[in-house]
Amino acid sequence: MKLYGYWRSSATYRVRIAMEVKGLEFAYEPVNLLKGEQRSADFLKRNPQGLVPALETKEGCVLTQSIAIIEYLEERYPETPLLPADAERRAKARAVAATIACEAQPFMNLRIQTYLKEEREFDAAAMKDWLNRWSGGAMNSVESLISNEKGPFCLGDRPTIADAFLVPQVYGALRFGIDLSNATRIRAVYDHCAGLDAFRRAHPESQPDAVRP
Ligand SMILES: N[C@@H](CCC(=O)N[C@@H](CS)C(=O)NCC(=O)O)C(=O)O
Repeated sequence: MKLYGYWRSSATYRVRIAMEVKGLEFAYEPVNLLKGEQRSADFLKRNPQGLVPALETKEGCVLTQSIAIIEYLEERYPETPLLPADAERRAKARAVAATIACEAQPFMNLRIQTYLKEEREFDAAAMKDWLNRWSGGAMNSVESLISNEKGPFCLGDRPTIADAFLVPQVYGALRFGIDLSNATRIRAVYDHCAGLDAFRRAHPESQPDAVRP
């Protein structure tokens, strides 16, 4: 399999976590978002939406959208499941993932940020306020969803898709200065995952296209 992505893309990071936790082998093909490579004719043939991640399967089919990719991996490679066995727990894991993918991450997206800066003249303070209000608000919802859960991961003793979505979102939130000081359970899960090999291998700074200061 070949994963097209960008080191700091949180949606790509989710897929890397899922693949690493499942122990799947894959090649990583960087797409430089800052250089606009996601809009190159070559990449648009793979994903006409011009977004990463995209996953080329062993059969040569190109899949897009991190949720769809991770659900595909779960169906195709069910060993080391990322969804709980119980239907209600599965719904909860999906609720955490959906809150992050639909209600927290989109506000942080490069094209949205570029629009706000260049066409709406947002300065750094306005951007921080916007991100805290919308992305930070969605993270408060995630904190409520998991605050009564036990165990080192979002939903117990094993990683699920909830963790695959949560860890990249926290990484991005910290980078953008979103206040997570009240999100104590989110921070505890994030810190736990940071120490695990699969999550370390998936980390943005472990990628070949990472830019170090
Ligand atoms: N809903 C999509 C989001 C994908 C997405 O927003 N990708 C970002 C990087 S995290 C991207 O490619 N941005 C490029 C741009 O904004 O031009 C998913 O879950 O895969």
